[in-house]
Amino acid sequence: MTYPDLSLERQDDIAIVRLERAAKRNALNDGLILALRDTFQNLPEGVRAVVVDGAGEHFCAGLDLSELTERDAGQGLMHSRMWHQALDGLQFGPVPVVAALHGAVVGGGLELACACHIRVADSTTFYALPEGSRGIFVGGGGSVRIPKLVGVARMTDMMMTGRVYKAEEGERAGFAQYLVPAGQATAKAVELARRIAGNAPLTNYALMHALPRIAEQPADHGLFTEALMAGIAQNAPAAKERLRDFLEGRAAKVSRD
Ligand code: 1HE
Repeated sequence: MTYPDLSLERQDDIAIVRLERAAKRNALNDGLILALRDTFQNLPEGVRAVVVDGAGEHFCAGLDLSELTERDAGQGLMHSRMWHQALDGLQFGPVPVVAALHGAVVGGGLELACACHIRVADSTTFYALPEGSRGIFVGGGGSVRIPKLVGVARMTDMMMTGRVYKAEEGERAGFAQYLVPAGQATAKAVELARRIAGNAPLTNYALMHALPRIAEQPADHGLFTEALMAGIAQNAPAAKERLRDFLEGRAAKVSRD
């Protein structure tokens, strides 16, 4: 399946999914959200990690505002639920996703970035939530995901005052885990995706599906879920093989370099 505003490039066991709507700064219209949903539901066989990036000068300008004006309340509710479904499909999909950010990462673009598992930003990146000044609210899961990265106070400030975080302070605040020079975000994200693709699949699965749920549980439930997940993961043949490799001197040591 091909989509006019979304491309998928296969590189061995990883894929690069690119927003291809640069003329509109990769603003997310309904077609693009549905294309993202369908793409993550139907990743090609053998893809073990994905990089999401955006064509042109900006990662993503958020919701396509030209589609917003005609909706009533009920349609607005359903529209938000459509975004939730698409971005949940990415966060809780089959494989880890690394976002490669540059330029504007604003509104729904920030919501998309926050649904990914790791964010790499280049030095041109800036983060904002212009919903506040547009008279609307986040609707793509931002109120759930953004405070988990940067806290409720920062999100409130961004929406109330229109505050923009530049790349460096954005990394310090917790939006991105990696900060790289201009133009290098996709290359760094691909490098990370290759490493991730080399992990035991069940470890990646546990990080995507167990860890965020454990974080939501009361401590005693979380510890019990952790123990279940630990038991299942260590029982996998891939884990036993990797442990043997280390004990027999075939695996890399942890190194500070
Ligand atoms: C758009 C959009 C858009 C650009 N919807 N068309 N998001 C915002 O409030 C951000 C709005 N956009 C911007 O602030 C700027 O466009 C950027 C900082 C991202 C980029 O600036 P620049 O100077 O590179 O581009 P531009 O000239 O502003 O825009 C180029 C074209 O893209 C122009 O269309 P044209 O036909 O006149 O060429 C813009 O109208 C169009 N464009 N952004 C529609 N967002 C699930 S709820 C989520 C709620 C939200 O995301 S609200 C935040 C929306």
